[in-house]
Amino acid sequence: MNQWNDRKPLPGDLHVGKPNIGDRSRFLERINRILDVRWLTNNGQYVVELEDRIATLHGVKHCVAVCNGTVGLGIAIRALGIEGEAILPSYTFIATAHALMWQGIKPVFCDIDERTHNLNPEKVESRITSATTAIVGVHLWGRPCVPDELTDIAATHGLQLLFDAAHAFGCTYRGRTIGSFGDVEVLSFHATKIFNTAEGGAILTNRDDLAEKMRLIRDFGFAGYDNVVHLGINGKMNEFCAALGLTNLESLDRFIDANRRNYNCYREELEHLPGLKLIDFNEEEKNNWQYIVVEIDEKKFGINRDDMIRILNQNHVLARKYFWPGCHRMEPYRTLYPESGKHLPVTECVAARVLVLPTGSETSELNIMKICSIIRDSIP
Ligand code: T4K
Repeated sequence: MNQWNDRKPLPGDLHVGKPNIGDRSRFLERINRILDVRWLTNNGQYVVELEDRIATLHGVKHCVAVCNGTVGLGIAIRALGIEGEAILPSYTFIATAHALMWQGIKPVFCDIDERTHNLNPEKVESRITSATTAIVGVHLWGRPCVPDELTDIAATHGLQLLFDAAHAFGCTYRGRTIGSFGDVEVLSFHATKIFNTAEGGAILTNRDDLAEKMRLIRDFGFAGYDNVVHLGINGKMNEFCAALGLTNLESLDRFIDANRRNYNCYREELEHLPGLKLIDFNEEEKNNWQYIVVEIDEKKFGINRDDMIRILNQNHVLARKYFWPGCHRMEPYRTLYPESGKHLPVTECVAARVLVLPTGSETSELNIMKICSIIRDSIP
């Protein structure tokens, strides 16, 4: 919990982001083994095993495990040689923009589609300049960020295509697993994600050259003892995180089933309320259902999103306004690019309407019914 949140969850609160945790005894067995062999980090056995499993699961040639998704984005950006300007949505977690800015690349915020909350491909074309070198798509809420359209645009204009797939573990687009699109895709395994390693992430690619470069960058640029061949960073995942990952992977189906059950329960309870829309997923694809995202239209619902959050908080339900107010209204972007908002009318509208409700394997149907009755009772 960062210090700027309204309040930290207390015991008994229902809140977003409660971690999914697999079989405890399997995890502790693995921890004991790490302690026995005394190999704690630097490409240990569990990290290598996790990379193999994740590459297979996503149908990609290479998986490079990293210490978190943000560093994964940074390593991918560096390996792709992105410079100048990169186009991305403002409606995303701040890490997507920071990962570019941290490396001196100007984030050019592009508007989204009202229905999908993802980059609007027509708007992407209009934001390309002679300084643009890349597009960074974000599969927000696990819904695919138009991979076909962005692939075409990137090819036409000779741009690199990177996907922030932090939300999309286990999801597909046209039957193909997200993680295998573009030049590179980056996953987050943060504690709050459907699949977590406490902190962690992975970079996925089918390109041998990129994979080799990203492995070097992840390990300070070392290509063997005493031989640094590239500018690098410490982006390594440790064995404890990998042990949690391997354990959680064994329970992934259970986590997804629980999220799906929760989503259906929310839908039954909320779908008839005027002015409230639960975002939907393409049922013909695989989804991870990890975010319960609701849009509130104040005119039809009777109260606005912020009042709804306040009422939920008063009733010990810590819903969140992800990703309000949009990256362009946060620093340093607000000061550097004060005009960005005029290109982002849909972003501004969506960011003011969305609230995210609790789900995950620890959230019961009974609790969901309680949350939904608070929502229904709040309608004036
Ligand atoms: N790209 C996108 C699109 C992302 O969404 C993210 C991360 C990234 C990139 C970067 O990936 P990482 O570098 O993080 O791997 C949280 C997460 O910290 C962040 O990982 C995530 N997105 C984002 C959507 O959510 P906050 O500011 O909401 O964190 P916080 O501390 O307020 O916690 C959220 C909720 O989870 C609270 O209700 C408390 C609960 N929680 C949290 C933790 C850590 C628990 O119950 N247990 C826990 O252990 O950012």
